[in-house]
Amino acid sequence: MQSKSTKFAHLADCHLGGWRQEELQKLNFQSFQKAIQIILQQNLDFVLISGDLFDSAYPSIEILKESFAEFKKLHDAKIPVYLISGSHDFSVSGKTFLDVLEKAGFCKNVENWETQEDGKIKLKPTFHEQIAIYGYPGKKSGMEVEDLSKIYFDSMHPFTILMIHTTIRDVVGTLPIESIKKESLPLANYYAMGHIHKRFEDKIANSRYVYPGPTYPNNFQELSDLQHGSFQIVETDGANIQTQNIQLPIKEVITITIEITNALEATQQIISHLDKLMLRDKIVLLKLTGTLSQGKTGDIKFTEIEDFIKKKEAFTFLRNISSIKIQATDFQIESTSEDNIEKIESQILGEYSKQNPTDFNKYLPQLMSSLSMEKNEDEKSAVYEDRLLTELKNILELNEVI
Ligand SMILES: [Mn+2]
Repeated sequence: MQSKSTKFAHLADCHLGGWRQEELQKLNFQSFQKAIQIILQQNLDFVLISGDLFDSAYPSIEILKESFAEFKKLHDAKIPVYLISGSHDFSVSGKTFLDVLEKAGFCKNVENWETQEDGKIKLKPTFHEQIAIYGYPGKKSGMEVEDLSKIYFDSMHPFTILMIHTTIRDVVGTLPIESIKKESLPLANYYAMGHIHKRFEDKIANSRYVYPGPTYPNNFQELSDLQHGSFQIVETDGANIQTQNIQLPIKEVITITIEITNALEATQQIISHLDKLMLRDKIVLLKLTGTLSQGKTGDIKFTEIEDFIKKKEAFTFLRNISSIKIQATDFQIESTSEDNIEKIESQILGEYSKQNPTDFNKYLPQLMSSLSMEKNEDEKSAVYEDRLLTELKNILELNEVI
């Protein structure tokens, strides 16, 4: 057993360089900086990063520059960083900027294993004094899940940490993603996990299973659910483990949910609702719900709403209209004299759905309305593309969790 107590930080899912919107990309980085600042102030013994440090395998020069500056601070303070790659910073070629960071001496990638003849995967430890740290990387689309059922360690240590970037069954909920049973993992004292953007902690006997949450939320839903980022501080004397989730509040988030039924009157309805609220310097999340009996989502004047929110000096504005339902209309195939475009569309869709009955058909009306969403004047293509993709993902209920 170690005689002295060890204190370390566990971060995951920093997604540096994430967010298309510049102001949110900046907040994301500032939140990471805040975590590093706390680690330095508390003079922790080491830092774990459980995957998705960067949002992509090839981050921008600007993000790399800023990130290296943060890692240099830890290096100068002699606080080592141990990490694994995640689904986002994973690259099939095996080459990522994590290697550059490692070559510079700023971190140690602890992914180290040997595949045995029987197909089992023997992990090899990296040591921080007497603490053994094992790691297995996350891959795209949960490709590592099968591998994880084959991993093992061949020695016992006074204190063992296993770093993985994978979802365990306890936190998967109804999400359509691959997961593993935590009981099937080799025995460790601390499971430093990442991938699912939630805060989660469980204790079984002497083992702790922790998802610290992302260092900053990564999309609309996460901003609404988590408000801000977080990480974990863990203290152990070898026998006992104490963990604490450190919150990183950085900018206030306000989620406004408004039910609408008439898209033609919705713009005014939304503006008068917003008028009563204090939005100054807040991240404004506007979520629209309801079933439209008049008009379509395209009738809502979002540029007007956005201008209004800007006048109220909000920090930034994001909207989500994926919960809006369009009232199902009865149609008759024989009424071909119809000259209203929407009605013709809905007739064709109805006819198509009858001939090709699948669960997917329910998305068709919303997809049609979403795909007709226009690019705003002087909106950058990338921003428009992002807006459109987010909306499509929402409609298809593909909420980003990775
Ligand atoms: Mn992630």
